[in-house]
Order: sequence, then C-alpha cells, then structure tokens
Amino acid sequence: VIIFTDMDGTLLDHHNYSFKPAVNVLQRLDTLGIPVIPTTSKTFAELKVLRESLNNHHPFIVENGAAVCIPSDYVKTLCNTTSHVPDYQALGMYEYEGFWVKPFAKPRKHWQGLIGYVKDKFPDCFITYQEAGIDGIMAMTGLSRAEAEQSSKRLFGEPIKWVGSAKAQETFIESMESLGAHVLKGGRFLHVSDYCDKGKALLWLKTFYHSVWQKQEGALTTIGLGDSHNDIAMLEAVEKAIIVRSPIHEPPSVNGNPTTTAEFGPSGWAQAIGEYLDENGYV
Ligand code: 2M8
Ligand code: MG
Ligand code: MG
Repeated sequence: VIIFTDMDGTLLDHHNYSFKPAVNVLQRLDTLGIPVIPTTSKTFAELKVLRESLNNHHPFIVENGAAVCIPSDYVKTLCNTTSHVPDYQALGMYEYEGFWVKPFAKPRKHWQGLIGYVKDKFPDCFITYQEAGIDGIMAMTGLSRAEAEQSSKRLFGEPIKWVGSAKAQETFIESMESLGAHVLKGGRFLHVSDYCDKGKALLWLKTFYHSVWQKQEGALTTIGLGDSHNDIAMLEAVEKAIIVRSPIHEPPSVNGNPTTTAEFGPSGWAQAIGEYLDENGYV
C-alpha cells in the first residue's frame, strides 16, 4: 500500500495547519512501513521543512504535480537488489539539494510571462504571489514569515489570488489555457502552471515503486486523500479515494467510488486511514 495525501485542508487543518489529530495513525503507518507521500500545492522549500516535522522520509510531490522529489539516499534502501537502482538521468531526473527531481512543468518564469501578457485585460482582478510578496502571502494564508518565505519559492508555476468576478475568472482561465497553461483551483489560490496534475505525478511515482520493488503491475494498492478541486486528478488515479471534508467548501466531485470522511481535515484523515488499517488486518 502507498498513501498519497494532500496537505492543506487534508492532513493539515485548513485554519491552523496542525496535523495533531493524525499523529497516532501516522506513527502506526511508519511502524508498518507504509509510505505516506505528501502530494501538494506546496513548494519544494516548504516540503523540505514540513517532512521533518511530520517525521516523514518518503518522496513527495510538489506544486500540484509539477515535480516528484525522491531523497537521493531513499532508493538504495528501497531496492531489493542493487541491480535495480534505476538510472535517474535516464528517467529524466536531475539532482537538486539532496533529492532526485522529476519535473513535469516548465519553470516559473515561463508562466509569469504568460500572466504578464494577459494582465491588462483583467484590471484589478488578481494579485500574483510575486506581487504579494512575503507580507502579502502571510496576510492571505496565515503562514508564519519563515513559512511564507518557503511558500514564495515557487519553481514551476505562479499562484494568484483572484479578487475579480467569477465570470472574469472563467475568461482568464480560457485565455491562459489558449496560451498553453493549465489553471488549477487550490483552497485559496489559482495555480497557473503546465498541464501537470497530482494524478499524473502519482502514477509516475507508482510505476517507479513497481520497478524498484520489482512488483507486478497492479500489485500495489494506492490510497489518495484530498479536499479540493486540485485533488480530483489524484483521487481519480488511485484505487481507493478518500475525500476529506472541508470546513469551508463543498467536497469536489470525483468520478469512481470515493468515500467522504465525516470529520474535517486531519481528524477525518486519521479516522479513514485508521479504519482502513483495521479492516485490512494491519495491527
Ligand atoms: C497554497 O496552496 C493552497 C493549497 O490548496 C491553496 O492553493 O490555497 C500554496 O501557495 C502553498 O505554497 C501554501 O503553503 C498554501 C498556504 O495556504 O497556499
Ligand atoms: Mg487541500
Ligand atoms: Mg494542496
């Protein structure tokens, strides 16, 4: 089993970013050796810190599927035999700050350029992360200064805060898409980036696990947990989809057979995963 999970509003409380209600279940998963893969809108810089607080040493997926990041020393410990250590360069990965990174998106600059190109058509409709600066990000998210700084270090896209009408937002999304961008709605922001999503990145990482663990296709069960629109592709790419209820918005509509938690955020998370472990004979 591999668990792919969104962070904000899912494993982390929407308002205070706490994962306390899930600590016991996370500990249980760690003991069982079940990988929990953070799959998030957050940046590489944020995840590098967050994984330490979560005591998580597994790979993670950043910026809504824009990249899969695998700790360089992780693969050796995973492989059954050293002959199955994959050649990361052949997989289109590069080494970055102690991780192997598989990118699925062009760099941030590209997307900022496209936003700049249409900006005059949408006066007073949005503010970009770049324009907001650290103080603006703190005000919009409630993150601490250090966290806002990590969040500002986008590598693959540009989040924007929409303040215009819903109609103008639709037109904006159409304009961006006609320029080759993909716009995903997160809990608070619109994320402008490439045609990547959490689902595609997840499937890539699943194949990677199949190969290093030398398992047959289909031998691994994937579980996905998310609360928002930007989690739909992830929830539709897993065998078992769990929608974590949000205190602030309706659950996203997901094809297939998702279950929805009764409780919000990390409490819902803990309850759903705890039940899964019980029902499937994990002690
Ligand atoms: C942003 O992500 C959330 C996730 O759904 C959003 O779009 O509302 C990201 O910019 C992330 O880096 C940041 O930590 C988060 C804070 O709420 O907001
Ligand atoms: Mg979320
Ligand atoms: Mg997220």
